[in-house]
Amino acid sequence: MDPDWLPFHPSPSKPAFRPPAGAVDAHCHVFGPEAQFPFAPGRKYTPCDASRDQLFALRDHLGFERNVIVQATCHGNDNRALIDALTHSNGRARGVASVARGVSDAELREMHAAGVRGTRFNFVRRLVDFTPREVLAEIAQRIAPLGWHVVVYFEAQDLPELWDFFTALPTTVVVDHMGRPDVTRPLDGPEFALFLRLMREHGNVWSKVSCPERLSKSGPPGYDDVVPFARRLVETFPERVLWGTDWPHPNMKSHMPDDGKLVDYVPRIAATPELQRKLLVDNPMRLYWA
Ligand code: 0GY
Repeated sequence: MDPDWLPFHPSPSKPAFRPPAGAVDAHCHVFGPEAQFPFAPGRKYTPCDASRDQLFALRDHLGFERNVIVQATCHGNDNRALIDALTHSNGRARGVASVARGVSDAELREMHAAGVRGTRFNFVRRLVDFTPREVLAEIAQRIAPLGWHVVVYFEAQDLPELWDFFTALPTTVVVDHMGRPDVTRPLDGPEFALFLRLMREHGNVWSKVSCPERLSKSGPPGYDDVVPFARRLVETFPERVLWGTDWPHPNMKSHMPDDGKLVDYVPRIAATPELQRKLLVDNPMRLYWA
């Protein structure tokens, strides 16, 4: 593991907020274990091991029933650790894989059978090398007939340049972490307005309202500066938002969040039981288990 790597919290607190029955942690990862599932040669970071059994124990501890496991960039396009986790979840996990242009139909069908329902396109430069848009567009065409969606991860300042590509995608498009807004800028300023416009004008675009710990400048425990941004999305687009812990929190450098406290953030961004049920149960179930 990298010398400055922060391992996940060893003993997260029990959240005060009790998630509704059937709640889904819709953004989390597994790392390795490296001895069994080596990290990709071209990776940009080397994390600690974070196994499926540790993930499932956390799920139970936090009061969740299901996980959506997102392929992390440290595993590149080698989805074996992800598939292993899905096939050992008793149907309680779905996945988002990373696939290359050359993926075969048989491989896609196998992944689908294991529980994969999406592929991830990453535009964050510190995490991945550039992939030409036409390659990604071709992959999107390949996965669309399976009913999969595309998860996109990018920084807010890159949205103008990515807009045409995103809005031409033929699938549901799920944006990671609210498109990473700079939360020191005004909630009603032009940057976040552009993201709201993307969702308003394109009914196939969803957003994860996860990762306050990554976006916050005010920091834990409350991540108060991120709350208004997430709340705005949850209240404006209650049917198209998802939430996840982001365990085991890759590349956190400032601090390692207590996952129990992250769960306690949910009622601050989804204030009513109805909004909480949509965010944690109805929306992820529709997208991943329907
Ligand atoms: C996240 C965020 C990050 C990393 C990855 O796949 C990844 O490596 O997603 C990050 O470093 O911001 O969603 O987990």
